[in-house]
Amino acid sequence: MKSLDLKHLEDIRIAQIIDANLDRAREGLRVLEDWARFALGRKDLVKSFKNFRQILGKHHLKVYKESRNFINDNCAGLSHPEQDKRTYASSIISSNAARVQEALRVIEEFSRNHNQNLSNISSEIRYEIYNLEIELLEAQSNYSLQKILNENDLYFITLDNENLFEKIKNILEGGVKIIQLRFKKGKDSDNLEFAIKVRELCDAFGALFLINDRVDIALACKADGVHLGQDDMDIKSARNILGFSKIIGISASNKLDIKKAIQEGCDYLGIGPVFATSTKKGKVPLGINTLKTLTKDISIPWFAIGGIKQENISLLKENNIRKVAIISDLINSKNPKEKAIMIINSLTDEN
Ligand code: TZP
Ligand code: MG
Repeated sequence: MKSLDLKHLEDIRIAQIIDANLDRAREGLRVLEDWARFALGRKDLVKSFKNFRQILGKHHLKVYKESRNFINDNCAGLSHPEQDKRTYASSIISSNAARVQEALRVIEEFSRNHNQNLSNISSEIRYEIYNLEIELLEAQSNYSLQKILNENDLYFITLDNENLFEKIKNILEGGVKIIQLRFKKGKDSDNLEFAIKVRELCDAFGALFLINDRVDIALACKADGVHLGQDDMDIKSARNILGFSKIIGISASNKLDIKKAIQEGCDYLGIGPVFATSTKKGKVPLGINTLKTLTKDISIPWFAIGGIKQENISLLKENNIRKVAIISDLINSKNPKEKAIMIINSLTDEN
């Protein structure tokens, strides 16, 4: 295989194309890497992008760089109107992934006759980028769901109950943006049918919709994710099934379980019971002080749960506990919409 010789015009052109495209690919990779790092905190993705940048850097030979001195590029600086439209992160991700893929394809073609190794590497990385792009976009949709978790302090969990659909609707009308459907009875087929209806309802209100316990039903009804207890499916298996676009919430009531759930990549935690509650009998309440100790270093959203009612929200707030998950106080209320409004008000209230 003959190496490039910058005394020949065609070789200069080929070297210049490879030089420009190595830069282009590495720049695009850096954009993807920074999003994975700063916005998504995904170390696994950061590692892959960094690795690809370094491999391409090592193959950025002197002969390619030197070719820059030979020919003026009359087309430099041309832009496309589509470039101005890249306002949203997902379109920035897609356009930069495409930029990397295109650049790698060009390198693959133009290096084939003089640098087979670079040509093969470019082809391999290009295929990897197709998969990583999907992972980034999936994580991106998880990011917008996480925003709902971050920005809303009242989380409603259902219970098998009369007129449940109507009550969920009322609670959504009251402004609740996080709903978890929790069924402990009934046939799967009936529960799924109901879940699909609640999914549509939550869509109409722009609310996050989660399923308790059942990863399969969450997938089947296109929920935004699942909420799992300590005896349910482990996070890694749930993540494998659901992918990175979905939310996984975990119930935990001790330091070890909290640490493990965070390490394994859960998106939020439900921690309790804070107070005694007839909804979950047989669990010793943590009390406010233990809850505060357990949660002092948590950096993902977490919701206090168990026996929380409108009346004890001010006590929670005095202790800097601002996110709560509630079942009975909402579902047993004569007017769930009003109740939701009042609880949201007391949570947001400055006092
Ligand atoms: N997990 C810990 S306490 C609890 C769950 C599901 C029940 C919360 O229900 P309530 O009626 O708001 O006390
Ligand atoms: Mg469970």
